Parts: sequence; structure tokens; C-alpha cells
Amino acid sequence: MSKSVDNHECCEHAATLLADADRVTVLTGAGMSQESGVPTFREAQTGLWARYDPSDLATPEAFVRHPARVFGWYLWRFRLTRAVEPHAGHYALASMAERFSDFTLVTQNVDGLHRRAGSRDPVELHGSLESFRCADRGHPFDVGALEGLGGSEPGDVTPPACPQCGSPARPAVVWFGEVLPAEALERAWAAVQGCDVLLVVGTSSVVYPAAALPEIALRRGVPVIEINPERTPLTAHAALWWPGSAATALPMLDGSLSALGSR
Ligand code: BJW
Repeated sequence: MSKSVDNHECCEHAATLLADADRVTVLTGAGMSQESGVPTFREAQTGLWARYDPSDLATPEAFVRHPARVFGWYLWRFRLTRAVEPHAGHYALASMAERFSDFTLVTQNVDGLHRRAGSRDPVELHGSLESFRCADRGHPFDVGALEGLGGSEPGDVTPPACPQCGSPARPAVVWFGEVLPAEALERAWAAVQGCDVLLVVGTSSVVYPAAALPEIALRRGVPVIEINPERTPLTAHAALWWPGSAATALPMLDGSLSALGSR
């Protein structure tokens, strides 16, 4: 879809909404990391799931049925996320955190790029691809033992066995049908229940319970700012839809807040 984006107008509006806020929550999704080179999940042309059916990859049932396919896909993504770098948008969010008395960054991403950009203690709703554990008993699995496994493209790789119990290793991420880490969910819930503004960046807003977080903020009458080049189910309800990209919009916004002298 081609559209012209008035980034300056959107930025001014977003900065105005944020200028008087004390408590800010940010929710990010795969679009946040797209400009770092991590493909998103649902984009028709480039999304990982245009090539691979998610139900064949991101469920516990898929891991039982096709362990080598699922493990190989995650091993490829594990290496990809280690090879890429945070972009200006990740750094802008780390900088923005310092401007508010209460700032919570909630991410659905498992790539660790927010932490690598300096964001302190982000809430990782869907776990982390930086660590692995065994499937049956959750024993931590040393990622050093992954070296030498698989090739440079996603392909079948038999999951190595846990040295303690022999069950297959898997990424420490949350698959469909699995429960999110309780502490992360509680922190995210508390943040949207207490925030003055919610900023939502790069998520299709279709996967729950993450997609319920903006719904909670909206029910409280909190303004929601959405940064996403495409419309989502959230767009019609947002106080501002900024149809820009994370790497462009967020540094602009941080710069505007700085110019406004926001803390
Ligand atoms: C840009 C950009 C740029 C592009 N700049 N933007 C309530 C109602 C209905 C269903 C459910 C419900 N509650 C639970 C469910 C079931 C299920 C669910 O939500 N299903 C839906 C598909 C309907 N949820 C679950 O199973 C969750 N568990 C749970 O709820 O447990 C309790 C329970 C269990 C069983 C039954 C009922 C309750 C677990 C969800 C786990 C999701 N896991 C994944 C995989 C993680 C590991 C991995 O990375 O592989 O998480 S799936 C995948 O989707 C991943 C993502 O974090 C997540 C969200 O995707 P995201 O981030 O939004 O990415 P995209 O690709 O969809 O969108 C990218 C966006 O960026 C697009 O909009 C672009 O336009 C934009 N963009 N470039 C800014 N440069």
C-alpha cells in the first residue's frame, strides 16, 4: 500500500500526548525489529510465516510431531538474532525511559534487542530466544552446546538431548497454547492499568493476551499511540495512528520530547 506519511505532524501529536504523562507503557511486536533484519511473522511478502505455517512451528504439538523441523527453525532464528543489531528505534526507547517517572517496556519479541540497546528490565511476554531449556522438565540447556549444529538456512536439526534427563532441548519461548510467564504478565497488566499513555509499536495486535493490553488501556480512557505502517484491529481505536516505521518514528519522537524539555 502506498501512502504518504506526515511524520512531522504525527510526531508533534505524539509528543503532545506524551508531554504531560508521568507513567508511560510501551508495547512492542515483531515490526519493532524488522529494520534490524529480523523478519516479522504475518507480513504477506516477507513474514517468516509466509514460508512456514505457524501451526507447524510455534506450538508444543508441532514440536512433538516434527521436532527436527521446529528445532531447526529456531536454531536458525537464534543465530539470526545474534547476528543483527538494535536500530535507532530501540535506542530511542531506551532514551525515552529516562524522561518519565514510570516507564515500562513490554515486548512480545524474543530477540533481546531492547536489552542490547540499553532498555532496563523489559517485560518479555513471550520468553527469550537467548536461552534454551529441556522440553520435559525445564532444565536449563547450555546454548554453547548448540555450536556446530545445523546449517546457515532453516532446515531440519534434531534437538540435542538434555544432559540431565535426556528430553529434547527447546527454545525458552512461549508457543501457542502455552501459558505466558506469570510475573511478566502481571507486570504488563499492572503497567497498562496504571499508565497515562500507551505507545504500541510494530504489532499486528492479533495474538492474545498481549493484544488485550491496549484494550485495557482503552477501557480506562488512556490515549493509545500506534506506530505501524499498516492498519491493525487497534488502529480505529487509537488516539493517534502514526503510519511510520519504528526506526524512523521513535528517534523523531525522542528528539521532540527532548526539545519539549520533558524531564
Ligand atoms: C512495522 C514495521 C516497522 C512491519 N515498524 N511496524 C483470546 C482470544 C483468542 C485467542 C486466544 C485468546 N487467548 C489466547 C488465545 C490463543 C492464542 C492466540 O492469541 N491466538 C490468536 C492467533 C487468535 N494465544 C496463546 O495461545 C497464548 N497463550 C495463552 O493465552 O495461554 C492461555 C491459553 C492457552 C490456551 C487456550 C487459551 C488460553 C500464547 C501466545 C504465544 C505467541 N507466541 C509467538 C511465538 C513466540 C516465539 C517465536 O518468536 O517464535 O509470539 S506467535 C508470534 O506472534 C510471536 C509474536 O510475539 C506474536 C505476535 O506477533 P507480532 O509481534 O504482532 O508480529 P506480526 O508479524 O504479527 O506483526 C508485525 C507488525 O509489525 C505488522 O502489523 C506490521 O505492519 C508491523 N511492521 N514493519 C513498525 N518497520
